Amino acid sequence: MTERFFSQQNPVKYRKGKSKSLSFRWYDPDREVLGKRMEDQLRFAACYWHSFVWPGTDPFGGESFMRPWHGEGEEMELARAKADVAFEMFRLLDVPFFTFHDRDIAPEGDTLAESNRNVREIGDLFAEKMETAKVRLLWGTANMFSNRRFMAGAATNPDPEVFAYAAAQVKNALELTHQLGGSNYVLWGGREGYETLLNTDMKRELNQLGRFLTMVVEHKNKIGFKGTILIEPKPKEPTVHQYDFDVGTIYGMLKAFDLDKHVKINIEQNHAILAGHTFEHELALAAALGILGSIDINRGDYLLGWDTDQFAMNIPEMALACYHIFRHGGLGTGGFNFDAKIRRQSIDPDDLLEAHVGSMDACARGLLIAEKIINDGVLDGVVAERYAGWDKREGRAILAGKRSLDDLSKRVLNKKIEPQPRSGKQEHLERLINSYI
Ligand code: XLS
Ligand code: NI
Ligand code: NI
Repeated sequence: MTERFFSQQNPVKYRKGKSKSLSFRWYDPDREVLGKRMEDQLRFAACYWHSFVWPGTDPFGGESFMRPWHGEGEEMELARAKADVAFEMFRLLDVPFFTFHDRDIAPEGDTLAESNRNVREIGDLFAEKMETAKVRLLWGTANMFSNRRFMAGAATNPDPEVFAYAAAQVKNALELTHQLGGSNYVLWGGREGYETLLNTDMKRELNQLGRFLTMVVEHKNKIGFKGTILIEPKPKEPTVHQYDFDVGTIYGMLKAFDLDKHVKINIEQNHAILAGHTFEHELALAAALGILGSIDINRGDYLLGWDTDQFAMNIPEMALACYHIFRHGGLGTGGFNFDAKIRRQSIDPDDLLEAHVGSMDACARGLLIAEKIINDGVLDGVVAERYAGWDKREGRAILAGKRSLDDLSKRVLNKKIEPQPRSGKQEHLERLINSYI
């Protein structure tokens, strides 16, 4: 492929005020926000799969994008052509990171050995490109859900040979992630769940999953990979029930397998919604539990009940998400990964740029709003006042285990304590937050 894929030639830049050309209005990489450059706070990543692998299919129709690398040709040649366009997009967006699955970047061979070779060959091409490119690897992962061998799960498969195959695949993907200097490694258990309980031994499957995760952590330590291992929750789809349902469920699992100090969570907006939560709920819970690792930024459609993975464009939503992410210091090794796809009708190559630029701007604007809310301490004061009793002598003694039911009963009865209800001030706070947006 010698022709240009995108019509844009130079990296998209931040431009103050309105501009007719494609530019960032809010995302200003060098601007300092909450003590760091904006680029270093948000740590944007573009993903390989939705932008370069998905051809625009949906359950009712086939390919709509007709990408050149999806046409006829020698498979590895096409994979290299795809990599050229991917790195061109990373350059044009000036994103600091990218993400991929092993199967996104190279064709699957007849044997795992051949598949692994293909993956490593493209991995070497990435390494070469990364010598001169700005982009770094936010995370790598293995696709253990597309091939039919994984239809009954990978780690949770009833057949230990499938477990072994998945382990061999993860070893290769983790080692490539390490070679490319990845900041994290992600596990998303696409088919780690069940279709029907009639054929499922749940206890076994959960134990298998725990063993698999432990093996990944052991191998990470063995090869000296310093990045973070992340699990990405999703409640269902393609399974009826996925074991990595949501943040709370994963936390319980990590505790049960003694992994809570070794694994963090990659939260996806759309998956939170599918679990019946808000994105903020999942962020706040992970932060409270100390396991907030990274985010897959996208959005669902509130009228469609599936993972539509649209580009996040809703500024008030982003502001509150950023509030929860940044009030305690941000994401560490994580980042904002655009696990997002353009719509099936967005068939122009430049639609990919428009989508990323628009969403990077929405995130940046959300961050700037969150910065003000955090710096003004708008919510902190009200929340602190609401819980003030717990910081006094009696509240502290209760939590420190120095009071029994007997003690509390005596005190309440003797002193004739009658707690007085107080306003939760919800509308007051909603009004205040709106004044920042
Ligand atoms: C699918 C997931 C997937 C993970 C990576 O719904 O979001 O894309 O992020 O395997
Ligand atoms: Ni995701
Ligand atoms: Ni998803």
